[in-house]
Amino acid sequence: MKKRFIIAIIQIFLLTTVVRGQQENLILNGSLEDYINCPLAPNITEARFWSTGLEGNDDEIEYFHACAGYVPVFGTTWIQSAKAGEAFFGAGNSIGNFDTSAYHEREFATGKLKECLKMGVRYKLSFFVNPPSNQVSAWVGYDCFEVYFHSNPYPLSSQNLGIIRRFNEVAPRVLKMPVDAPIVQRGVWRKLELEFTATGDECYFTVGCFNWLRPENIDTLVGPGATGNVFPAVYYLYDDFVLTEIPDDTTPPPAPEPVVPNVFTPNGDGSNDFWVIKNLPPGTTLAIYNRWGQQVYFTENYTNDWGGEGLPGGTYIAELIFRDLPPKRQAVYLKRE
Ligand SMILES: [Ca+2]
Repeated sequence: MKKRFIIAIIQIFLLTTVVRGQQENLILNGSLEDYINCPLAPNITEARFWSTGLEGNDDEIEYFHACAGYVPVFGTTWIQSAKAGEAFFGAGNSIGNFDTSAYHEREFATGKLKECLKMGVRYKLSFFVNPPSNQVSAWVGYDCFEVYFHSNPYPLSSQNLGIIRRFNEVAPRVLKMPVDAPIVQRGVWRKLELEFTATGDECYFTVGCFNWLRPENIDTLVGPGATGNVFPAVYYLYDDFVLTEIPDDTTPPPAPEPVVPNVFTPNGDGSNDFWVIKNLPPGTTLAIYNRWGQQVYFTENYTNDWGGEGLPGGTYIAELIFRDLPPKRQAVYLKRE
């Protein structure tokens, strides 16, 4: 019995390990490696399954791949390693009042899921961000890394204040990646990760900062080494998006062991008149033999209703064959007086 128990524990452990190891990434081209054309002019539309989150603004997000030698942006030269593989994308946002700022950039990247998420199921999302290792003079970091899951490829129609309002409307469904402080350390990929429960209509997701109407919700920090006038904008590289289903660990509790009594008293007094097995599993076969080995009772689905009908008092042998437990053979004393 002990050995069986230990083997069962090992089997459960192996099974759990295998299941956990097999969780597939539900984000198509999550590491941005797969491209349609080598992005000589950086453009997210060259990354398979990716697009800008703003319809009609397909040139807003830069896409970098080693095949093009990581074409730099903003006229600067910087060398940047991908977090995973050889490709990543970069997206910027301007900070400050949208109406008065000279920098109206609102950049969002939209990715596609391999399959729409299942309602009520828990998922884990992670990706990496990184201020480029050699940016233009003075940049600001922020903590606003958000993800909006949606059912259609373009959640946003154009880049204007109306869009920001629409973002605000969908804001309750936007997930904010937990970040302890604005990210300003350049050249170091930071992993962002959260778990959430799907509502069931998530087939695409859009990454960006949706919080511009509520700047009090955004923490900013001027990056180290910034010189001159601080450019009121942020720019981050993104890579290695992984979305996996979280395995349901709630395995059903083991069924309680059947308790097989060795005596019963079918004398018609209404007490203990039937041979009752506590925790009797359904579909249990019962055979009763007398002392000479003759079968005196048999059923393929015992329901605790054997009362020893027509049999004299004495000792009998009960043979129980369970569906999922080892068979059991034991003596049962039928007491008549
Ligand atoms: Ca990559």
